[in-house]
Amino acid sequence: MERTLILIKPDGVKRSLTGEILRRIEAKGYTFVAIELREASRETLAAHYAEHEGKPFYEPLMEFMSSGPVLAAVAEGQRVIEGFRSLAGTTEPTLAAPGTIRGDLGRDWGAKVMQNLVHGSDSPESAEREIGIWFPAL
Ligand code: IDP
Ligand code: MG
Repeated sequence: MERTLILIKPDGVKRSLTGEILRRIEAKGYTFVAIELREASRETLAAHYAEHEGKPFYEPLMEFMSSGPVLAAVAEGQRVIEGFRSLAGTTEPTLAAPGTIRGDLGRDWGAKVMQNLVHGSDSPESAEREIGIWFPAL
């Protein structure tokens, strides 16, 4: 069975949307293997976002992700990697389709980095790598 790494970013935790977001994932029929609320260390975030190092939004992204607790989770299900990306919607929350997490609950707040509520692994290789970073015991 496929697994993916999901993060509810600090904006989602601050806005008390963790329940609503987890509800959508469960309602879709995926199951949770692990869920933990935690403050991400700089090392964890640097490993997680290594592919974005050097991009203009990298430092704002690291700051944003350090601005409060994140809820890290591993969800499991048939094609959950693609399935969660579809539930989440496209990266830019203003343009994400209604019906998606980002489309229904997110928008542009004028920040230097897109505050788009959630992260989801984008491929089986990313999922394996990211689950290893956040939940090394799994
Ligand atoms: P994804 O989260 O949809 O996979 P990525 O391209 O992997 O999108 O980017 C990681 C995160 O960095 C995004 O979720 C968003 O928070 C932020 N981000 C990506 N591109 C931009 C940008 O052009 N400006 C500001 N923030 C961005
Ligand atoms: Mg990504």
